[in-house]
Amino acid sequence: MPESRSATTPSRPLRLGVAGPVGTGKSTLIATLCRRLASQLEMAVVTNDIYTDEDARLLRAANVLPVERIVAVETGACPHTAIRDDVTPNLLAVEDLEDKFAPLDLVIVESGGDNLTATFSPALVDAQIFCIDVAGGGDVARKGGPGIERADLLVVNKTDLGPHVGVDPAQMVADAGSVRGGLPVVALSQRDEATVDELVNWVRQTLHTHQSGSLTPTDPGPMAPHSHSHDEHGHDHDHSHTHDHAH
Ligand SMILES: Nc1nc2c(ncn2[C@@H]2O[C@H](COP(=O)(O)OP(=O)(O)O)[C@@H](O)[C@H]2O)c(=O)[nH]1
Ligand SMILES: [Mg+2]
Repeated sequence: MPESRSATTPSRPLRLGVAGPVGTGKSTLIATLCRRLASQLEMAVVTNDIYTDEDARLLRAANVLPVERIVAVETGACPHTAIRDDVTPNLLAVEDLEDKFAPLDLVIVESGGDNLTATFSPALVDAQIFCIDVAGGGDVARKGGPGIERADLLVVNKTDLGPHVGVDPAQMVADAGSVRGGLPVVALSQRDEATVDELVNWVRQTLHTHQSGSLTPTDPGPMAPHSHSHDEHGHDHDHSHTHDHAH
């Protein structure tokens, strides 16, 4: 294990996780954050994919950060394992970037997001965004799960698509609010700059809280009880992805 600096040392950058199912817009959201913040903050990004570096390549192509500040961790296993159970490769990647480009203000970690219940361990990130989208269905927010209920910020993304997929984004946000007990929700669309402002403001505020030493990383909790990696006796199982969210 690498010797990790304390998760509460405020002198190091804020480590921000972005999780959520494939296609909900995580890489796009990260590119937008880089575009909006990289002129004021020193930033770097770590992406997680199982066998490819596609997310990293997408972000490099977006030309929002110097390419060497975007690194891919090829997990070789389910990304949900790499962001929660065995975070070592990710921690190494984050710490390497922090050393190479010191002093950084913000390191964003994207999870490969194979699963609706994958969340980051607080050993890896200080705060986390969970991202769902209206195209995934209006009932997703209401059904809950650890990320939806307890991530530091829930993004209900692609609200511009609402009319096209028969989903009312406002209702989805209201449903999310009711399972989150007051934790923040941002309705986001890349086509609506005001919603991007809201996202950017949340990140700035979270960074400020971190820098003042008063951010306490919280754990949204593990995956659903039928977790793929261990049964209740701690035995390893083959991974399968027949389940997509908590029961
Ligand atoms: N209509 C719409 N499409 C979006 C928005 N954000 C992202 N997308 C599209 O959603 C698709 C998946 O985005 P991506 O960021 O790769 O998702 P990821 O798999 O979660 O990283 C891409 O085609 C994006 O252009 C949005 O706000 N509105
Ligand atoms: Mg992506």
